[in-house]
Amino acid sequence: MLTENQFNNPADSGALIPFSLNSAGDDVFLVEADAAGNLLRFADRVEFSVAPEGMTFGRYPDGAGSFDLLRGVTSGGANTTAIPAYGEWVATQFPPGTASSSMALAADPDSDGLSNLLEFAFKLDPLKPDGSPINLQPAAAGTPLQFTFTVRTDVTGLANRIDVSSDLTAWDTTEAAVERLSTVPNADGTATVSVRLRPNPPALQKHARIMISL
Ligand SMILES: [Ca+2]
Ligand SMILES: [Ca+2]
Repeated sequence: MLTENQFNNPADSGALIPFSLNSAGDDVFLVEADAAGNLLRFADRVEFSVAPEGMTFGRYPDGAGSFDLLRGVTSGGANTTAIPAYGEWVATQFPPGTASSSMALAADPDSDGLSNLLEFAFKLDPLKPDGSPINLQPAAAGTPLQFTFTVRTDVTGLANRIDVSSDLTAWDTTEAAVERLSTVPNADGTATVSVRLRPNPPALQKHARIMISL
C-alpha cells in the first residue's frame, strides 16, 4: 500500500517528489520502472471525481474488477463492494464543488427528511425538497390501508420492504401482513408499486413504512 506521505517523506531520499491527489478529482498513472528509474511499461491509469463522504473509488472485485465507487474506505484491506449506480447518480445530481459530506448516502442536503439513499431510490431531486414518496389511496372507512410508491428497479441490489406495526416500536418485517397488488414498470427505470395491508391481523393495520436498502 502506498500513501501520500510516502511520496513527501524527507526521511526517504527516494520519496522526496511532491505528490498528492486532489480530493475534488484527479487521475493516476501507474508505470513500471527498473531499479535505475528507467520506465519500462505503462501498467494502469484511473480517473476519479470527488467521492461521497465515507466512500472511495477502487476496483471490485478487489484488484480485478472495474474502477467504481465503493461502499466504504478500506485502506490496507480488501475493497468493499461497488455501487456504481449511486456514483453515476451523484455525478449527475450534484454540481462540481459540492461538499463530500452532502453526497453521502445518509445525508439530507435539502432538508426534506429524505436521505440521499431515499432520493436515489425514489428518483427524486436531492437538492430540492420533496414531499412523501408514499401516495395514500382513498379507501372507505374500515377498509385496509392502501398506498402506492414509485421506486427504481434498474439498480442491482436496491431493495424495498414494507414493514407494519401496531405501535411504531415492534415492526413485522416479514411482509406477511402486506399484499403487493401490482408492480407496473415505467419507462424511466422505475416501477409503481401498489400495496394493501391485509385485513388480518387488525392490530397490525395501524402503521406501515418502506425500508430501502442498497
Ligand atoms: Ca433530501
Ligand atoms: Ca429532495
